Amino acid sequence: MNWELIYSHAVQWVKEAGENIRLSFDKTLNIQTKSNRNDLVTNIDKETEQFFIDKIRAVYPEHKIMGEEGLGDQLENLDGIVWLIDPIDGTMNFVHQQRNFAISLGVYENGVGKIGLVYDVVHDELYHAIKGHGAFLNDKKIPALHNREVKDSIIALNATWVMENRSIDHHLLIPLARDARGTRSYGSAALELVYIAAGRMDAYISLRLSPWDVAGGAVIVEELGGIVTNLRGEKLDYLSKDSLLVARPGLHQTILHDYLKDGKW
Ligand code: 2AM
Ligand code: CA
Repeated sequence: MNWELIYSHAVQWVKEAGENIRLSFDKTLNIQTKSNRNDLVTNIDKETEQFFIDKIRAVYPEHKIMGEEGLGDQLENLDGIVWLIDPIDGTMNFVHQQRNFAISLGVYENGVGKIGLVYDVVHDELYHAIKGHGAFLNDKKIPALHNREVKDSIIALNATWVMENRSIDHHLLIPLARDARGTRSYGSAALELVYIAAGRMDAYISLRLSPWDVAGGAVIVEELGGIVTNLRGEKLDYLSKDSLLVARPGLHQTILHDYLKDGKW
């Protein structure tokens, strides 16, 4: 498989899609809701996903596509080469803030991440990696990740989850939030993943994400030695929704063992 070629196409298409999104800021958005009134989708989410599908189908008709807006294939497995696409990750931010959103794209072979791209459209920052060839922010190589103690760490988590009981006993998250140097929440899983890759934050916890939210950023984080699992410490299957714990090596083990009771809750 010529991963370099697939990668160069992916970079080209992501940049082009980003330019189209930037141009859309001057136009009126068509905003709709999906599962609830805070689950937003716009015409730009759909147009961007369709843009990728048209490009991929034209050059790689044998590849499969899993996109957030459902315009790609309905997949029951990740056999072969699959593109996992979130045309706009952080749609609420896109609509309300016109920043803090990203295009996220992962290319997987038989369920293994080979290419990861996360494009912060507004800041023109492209985070990218081919498995085994290093990770980059634009042209700059990102250094490998090393352990950091919780007390020296910035941990990304959503404040409402610390207060409410959802899929995890929320009492588990309170000591972690208290012991960390600080907490943050940006509202885009893809960006939160690459912020860990770039060393701007140290761990990220989410209770429920979809494969396309995580697929691109996970390749980048793992290329740098970061660990990506669900909150029970299990690998993700990239076919179903799951929780997420992403962190520097060492710190991931500490959070899982000392705070999340090795998933025994
Ligand atoms: P989205 O903007 O592509 O929907 C916000 O905390 C993060 O969670 C974003 O990455 C957002 O992706 C994702 N997200 C929001 N609602 C979600 C849901 N119901 N299921 C899975 N992921 C969701
Ligand atoms: Ca999205």
